[in-house]
Amino acid sequence: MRSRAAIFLVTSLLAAPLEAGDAPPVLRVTGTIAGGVVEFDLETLRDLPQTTLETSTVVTDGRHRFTGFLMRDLLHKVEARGDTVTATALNDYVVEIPVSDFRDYDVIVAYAMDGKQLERADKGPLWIVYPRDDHSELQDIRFDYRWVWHLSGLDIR
Ligand SMILES: Nc1nc2c(c(=O)[nH]1)N[C@H]1C(S)=C(S)[C@@H](COP(=O)(O)O)O[C@H]1N2
Ligand SMILES: [Mo]
Repeated sequence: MRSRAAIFLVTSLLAAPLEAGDAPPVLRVTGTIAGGVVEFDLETLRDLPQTTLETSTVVTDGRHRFTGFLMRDLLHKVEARGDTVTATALNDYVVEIPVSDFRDYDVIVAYAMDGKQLERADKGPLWIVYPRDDHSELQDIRFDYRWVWHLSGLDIR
């Protein structure tokens, strides 16, 4: 954990990213965006219009109420241009997501579940959540892959 933090700090310094906030960054956005690199802390992400979404998931029992922001609002904020978002996670999970998902569906990046902040132990601090219960086509393994928990990076191309 310590060496990962150190490596992160070094790469941060080398890339000299724009810092959106003073608290520790939780999400690094790169690619074809304004400024090239933006790091967000949780406080800054909470300033995005808040959205809630109630849905079941493939990894929890029953329905839960997720709170976060719309992925398309974040992409708009960083002036993203491109068709594909590569999402990475703290556990080195990587998946490509077509940007069209975020136009077609109210996909959120959640930081709370049932009113409680998502901790690392429960898929946090950030989790991509699809409105699965509202669209039968989303109840598919192709979309399950895109529910990135421990989300830490988005690269738009
Ligand atoms: N960070 C992270 N997110 C992830 C994964 C993962 O390994 N790490 N697995 C994906 C896959 S393949 C699926 S089906 C769903 C549920 O994964 P789980 O059954 O391993 O919890 O989460 C997706 N999100
Ligand atoms: Mo999976």
